[in-house]
Amino acid sequence: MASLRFPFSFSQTQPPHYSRPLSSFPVAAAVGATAVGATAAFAVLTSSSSSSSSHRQFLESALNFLFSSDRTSLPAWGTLSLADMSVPVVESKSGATFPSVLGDSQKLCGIGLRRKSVFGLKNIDVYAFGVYADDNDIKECLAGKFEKLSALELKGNKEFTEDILENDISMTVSLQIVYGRLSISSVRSAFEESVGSRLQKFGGSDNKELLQRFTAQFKDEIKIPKGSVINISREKGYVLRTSIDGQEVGSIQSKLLCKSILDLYLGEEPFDKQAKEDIELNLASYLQK
Ligand code: DAO
Ligand code: DAO
Repeated sequence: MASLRFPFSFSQTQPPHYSRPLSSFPVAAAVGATAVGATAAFAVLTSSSSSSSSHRQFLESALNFLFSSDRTSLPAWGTLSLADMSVPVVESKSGATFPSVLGDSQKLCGIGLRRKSVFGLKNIDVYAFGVYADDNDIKECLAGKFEKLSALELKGNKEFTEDILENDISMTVSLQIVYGRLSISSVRSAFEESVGSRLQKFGGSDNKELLQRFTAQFKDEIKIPKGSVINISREKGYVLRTSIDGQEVGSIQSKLLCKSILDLYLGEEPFDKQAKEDIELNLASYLQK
């Protein structure tokens, strides 16, 4: 049943649970979102004192959604004003929680899990991630070019994804460490493999120095136990800034590095395919709003 496969639940004290959205997106998500809208509308209606305008907006769109006959124009999960409500979202496989808005302006577009195969024997869950983007930046950079296309047409549109990777749009990938025995040396070698291969793909072979500058930020003494939160942001002017548990560890200005990091989550071989689809659809929906 749709509601079981899409187990959001809203309440004032507990964050909603977000597991993977449905794979056959437009139709199935619309059905799933009906359940979400219903649950959310109920939770908001029954919470006595919350009458902020964002809650009203949310309620309005949930109700419009529920009673609309035109379900095809309904928003994707992330656009059901979750961000407007500032309700945290839980990645259900790991239990990691992500705020729906980061800073003042970056909205959650999708969440996923980074897994790694060890010696081809088993997969370990390394970290859960949430990808955030500034919707105003997206509009400013891309609305002119893509305004004629609907969000569903834009999802999976290679040019759109490429433009998200290339443009000066503020975005953050927030990683929450799930694996309890992560050492800095294994992190470094994983970067060399994942980020290194992208640097090579997009920039040619001469990028060892850039990768070294990036990994040199992560000193041996840094500890990243389970639950640590690492935020990697592309800021204006293609500055890639990294912080661990709110402490800045460094920044590097490089368009190529920004693109290579975002490609891990949005590129042709993403860590989590379902997350990529959600992220694309939500990014696309920000153009329409
Ligand atoms: O040797 O215990 C092990 C397995 C370690 C896998 C490490 C994967 C690291 C992935 C990058 C993490 C970035 C924070
Ligand atoms: O998952 O393979 C991967 C690479 C993730 C790249 C993100 C960089 C985060 C920096 C973490 C520093 C930890 C000391």
